[in-house]
Amino acid sequence: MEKTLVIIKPDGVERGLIGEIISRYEKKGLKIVACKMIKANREILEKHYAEHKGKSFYEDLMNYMMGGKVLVMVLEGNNVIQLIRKMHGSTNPIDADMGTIRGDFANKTTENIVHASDSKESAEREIMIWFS
Ligand code: 3AN
Repeated sequence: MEKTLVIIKPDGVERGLIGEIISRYEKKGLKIVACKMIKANREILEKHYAEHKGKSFYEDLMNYMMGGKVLVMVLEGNNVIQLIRKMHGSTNPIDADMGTIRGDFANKTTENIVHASDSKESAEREIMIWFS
């Protein structure tokens, strides 16, 4: 069964959206197979966001992700990687359809509430980073 890594970011946790977000995954029939709440440190985030190092938004992204607790999960289900990306909506909330998590709850690209792996390779890599 396919697995993906999902993070409810500090703004999602701080705004009390954990229940709302998890209930959407569960109603879609997806299974939470691992879950932990942590304050992420720079070391783990540097690994997670290695592809963005050097980009203009990198430091803002690191500071935002270290600014509060995050809920990190492994979800399992049929085509879960694509499904979750669809449920989250586009990275920029202006482009995210209403009915998606970012479309309904986010208004900034930096603080866009959730993360999900974008491919099988990323999912394997990210699950190893957060749950090894
Ligand atoms: P996604 O989370 O939709 O896969 P990525 O992997 O391109 O998007 O970006 C990772 C995170 O970096 C985003 N969730 C967002 O917080 C931040 N980010 C991406 N692009 C920008 C941008 N142009 N300006 C500010 N922050 C960005």
